[in-house]
Amino acid sequence: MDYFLNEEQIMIRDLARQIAEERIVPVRAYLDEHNEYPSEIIKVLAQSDMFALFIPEEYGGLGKGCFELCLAVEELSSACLGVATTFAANALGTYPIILFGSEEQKKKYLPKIATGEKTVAFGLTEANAGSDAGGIQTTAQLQGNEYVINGTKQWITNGGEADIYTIIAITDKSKGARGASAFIVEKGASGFTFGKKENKMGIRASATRELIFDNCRVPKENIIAREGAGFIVAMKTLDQARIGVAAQGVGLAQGAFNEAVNFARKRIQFGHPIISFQAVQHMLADMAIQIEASRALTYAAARYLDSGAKDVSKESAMAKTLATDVAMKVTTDAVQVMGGAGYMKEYPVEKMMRDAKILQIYEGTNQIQRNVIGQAIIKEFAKSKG
Ligand code: COS
Repeated sequence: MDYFLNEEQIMIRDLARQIAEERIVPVRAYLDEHNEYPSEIIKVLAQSDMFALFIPEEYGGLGKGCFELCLAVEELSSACLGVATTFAANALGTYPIILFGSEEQKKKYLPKIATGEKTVAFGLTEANAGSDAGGIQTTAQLQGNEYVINGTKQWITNGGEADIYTIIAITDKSKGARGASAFIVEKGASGFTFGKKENKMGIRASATRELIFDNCRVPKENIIAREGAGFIVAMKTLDQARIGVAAQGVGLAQGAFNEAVNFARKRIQFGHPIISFQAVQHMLADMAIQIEASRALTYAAARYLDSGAKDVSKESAMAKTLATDVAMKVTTDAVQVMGGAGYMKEYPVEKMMRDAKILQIYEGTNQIQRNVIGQAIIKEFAKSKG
């Protein structure tokens, strides 16, 4: 399918593809097995200006849109979702500053994020607040010129590795979700520590840790937007970032599909390559249809956002749901096409199948995405039918 990429977009895609093939593929199994954070690859991505892609030009970035970021994320995901998650979570953590930060905050943080000198994480989830994001219990209280933060964030991608954290905490308990506020907390702030590194089923190259705030003090200028805006900051951030998760799904599915096709061309059974059998061809055909449909919807959602659309929650939830359900299905089918070989660690598809599962869970489960889509449908029809 031709998506009419311009020259610059082709360059971004090809550069990400080259990094994926030359730097990520050779080490992905090692990183997975050793649960190791991809520090060297992060340096390569920084040197290649990948972190600058989504940062506005006036703050040292390349000023590209969600679409260009998706092209890069897709290529990285086709090689290793753990590395792609590390990269994409950096954008997730930065969006609150880009979308809602003050001029001072943007000037202070974005240029260093653009060069990759500083990396970022986003902290919303807590032990008792996953899907029910409004139920967070971490608090931030203004005392003099500082906010004092108390509470624990759980399962935070890039936790412990990142330098900058955008987190959501309650500043007014009586107001529920409307009493939440967003803050920037830097690594090294007093009272800010990390829990142990989680041992995960997949995306094991990415680091996941708790963020522990014990009377953590941050200057009052570190609030993003204003008191009470935290829930909206988080929701608008997720609306945008979920399109990137869709791109992760597309890339991962494509990576697994490529492995399955290459294997099926070479594997001989009953005297013929198994790709000559209709049963295998039909599986591959279904995989190809689903991947292309996911890519088309993901690109459309990204371009819709980049066109200046104000509300993309339905479109991003649709793209995230389709592409990540497809990634789970396609990676599972890739293992099936490859049979016993697919189940072995010598081939990358068993890792891809393990990696795929998180896509249906993080940045809002696919059940929550369907809630978001359902609510949007109700609103649209209420508007149009009066
Ligand atoms: N954009 C702007 N505002 C939004 C919004 C969005 N995408 N989603 C919700 N809001 C607003 C609502 O309009 C509502 O505002 P009012 O209080 O002014 O009416 C407020 O936020 C609360 O929304 P809602 O009543 O829908 O919240 P619920 O408590 O029912 O929670 C959420 C539903 C949105 C939290 C849930 O659908 C969700 O997305 N959960 C997943 C969270 C997530 O992705 N976690 C992963 C963390 S990062 S890996």
